Amino acid sequence: MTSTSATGHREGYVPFPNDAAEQYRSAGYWSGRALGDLLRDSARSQPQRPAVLSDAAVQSYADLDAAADRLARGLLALGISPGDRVIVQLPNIPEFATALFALLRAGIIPVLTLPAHRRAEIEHLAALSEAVAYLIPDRLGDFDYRELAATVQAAVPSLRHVLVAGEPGAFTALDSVAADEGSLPEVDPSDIALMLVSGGTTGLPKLIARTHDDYAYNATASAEVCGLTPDDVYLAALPAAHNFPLACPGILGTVATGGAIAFTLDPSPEAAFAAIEKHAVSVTALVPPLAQLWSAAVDWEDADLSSLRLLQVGGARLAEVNARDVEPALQCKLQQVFGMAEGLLNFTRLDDPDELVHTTQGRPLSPADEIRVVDAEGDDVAPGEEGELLTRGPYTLRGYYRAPEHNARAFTPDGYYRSGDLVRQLPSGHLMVSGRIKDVINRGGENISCDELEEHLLAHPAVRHAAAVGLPDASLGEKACVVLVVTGELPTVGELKTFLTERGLATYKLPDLVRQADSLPLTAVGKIDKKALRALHG
Ligand code: OOB
Repeated sequence: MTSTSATGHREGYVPFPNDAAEQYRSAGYWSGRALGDLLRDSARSQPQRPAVLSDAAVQSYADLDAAADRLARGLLALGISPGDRVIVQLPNIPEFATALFALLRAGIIPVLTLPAHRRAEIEHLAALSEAVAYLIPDRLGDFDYRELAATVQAAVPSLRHVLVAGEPGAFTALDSVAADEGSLPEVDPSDIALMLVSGGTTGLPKLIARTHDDYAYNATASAEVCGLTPDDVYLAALPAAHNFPLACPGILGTVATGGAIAFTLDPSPEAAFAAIEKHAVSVTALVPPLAQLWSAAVDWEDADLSSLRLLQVGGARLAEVNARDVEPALQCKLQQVFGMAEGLLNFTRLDDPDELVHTTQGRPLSPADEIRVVDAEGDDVAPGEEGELLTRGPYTLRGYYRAPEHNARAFTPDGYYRSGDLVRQLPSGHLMVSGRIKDVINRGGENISCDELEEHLLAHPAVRHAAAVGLPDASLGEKACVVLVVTGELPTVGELKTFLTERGLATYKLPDLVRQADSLPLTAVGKIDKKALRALHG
């Protein structure tokens, strides 16, 4: 174990201030447990219960626990040290869980990238984190990750190892790494456990270092809000490396509770419904476009979904019309989740009245989450008014990793994270997300909130998906373009204007252009990709 790398990883990390950390510990939010121990505890209390369900086999808690230990020892034996960073780009396969827990137990820091990331993102993240290893699948569909790894390795000199789940080609097979001998380090719970990639829509992705203490709380408190029990089966349908399916409560919350995890590589109704039926899945999480698709698909898919008790939807705003469809279609409880890799999570509660579940994005997870809603000058708005959400708390970062200049803008001097999200807070504490500060169309000096316009468009009977974008215009600066996926005829601009005016929308918010698309471009986790949309339709 080289002590230089064990401390080197802290360079560029912004820790919680001591007084805040003390308070989170003494109030019991931080339990002092390392993430690897969440699995250890469940494996001790219920070794024979299923941990990971797959088509091939059922892996018990004892099996997963032992496999994680073996791989942890093997990774250390390769010369990867505690504190070193490793790029993990594994898809939703059982090896994801083994590799994750192995890295956590070895004190090696996984940098959790998504399968959809490509050279630009991976090279940037590998260089920024000075990663020493890169974990990939052999291939996924048409894409060969070994070719990507060769390119990335040539560009990033710190990358000593490429480990492959599957056929290794010129690299090392992940399953050849496991070792039966060797000791595991003592992991400091206040240390960095893993790094998430920011979902930011501008610029290159940033790294979010999460500690064992803060992330364990994130996962276990989320599990409690969702009423998880050892009888629950969680389906990872969104990419497992994303915060939502990973820890809200996701994989980590399920393991902490002693439930079982199933994975699907394909979140389409056809594949995911089959997984739900086969593994008796009770809980899963989706982004809104998928939730909408699943709600519609019950009409043509005939899988038995009766095991499903809770569908979490988040990542982007779920329009009220779509929220109302979920429960009758899928016959399970809907939970809206408004979260961010940076930390703060909001959930509608299982006993919230329908109205709140359909129209809000939930309220903060923790009593220690501090929320401010501020105007452009940074002053608190009146209760119930719209403003930017600022937050700090026991599981919200105090700064991006190795990004001092950006941090100076993204945080207030007293440590609040500026989310860029526009919200209103109800007296109950529930938040209604009304858009992003930057997701507005500036039409001749008047601001149109894209979210608001999209919500109205979705109420049109022919509109299945809608996205509004600003396109450059010589006289207005920007004009409002709406891109629609429709069933049947595309409404004309005139028809849309009449429809929206009848719904009471102000004239300046009416679209100038309407475009048709077969589908909308999506980001790596499946949210509508506005940047790509502007490029396509601009
Ligand atoms: C989740 O995390 P990220 O980091 O991919 O994206 C965070 C951003 C938020 O700042 C917000 O702009 C948007 O995504 N967002 C929502 C939302 N949930 C996230 N906007 C409206 N309504 C929602 N329900 O997306 C994420 C992380 C953990 C749990 C759930 C989602």
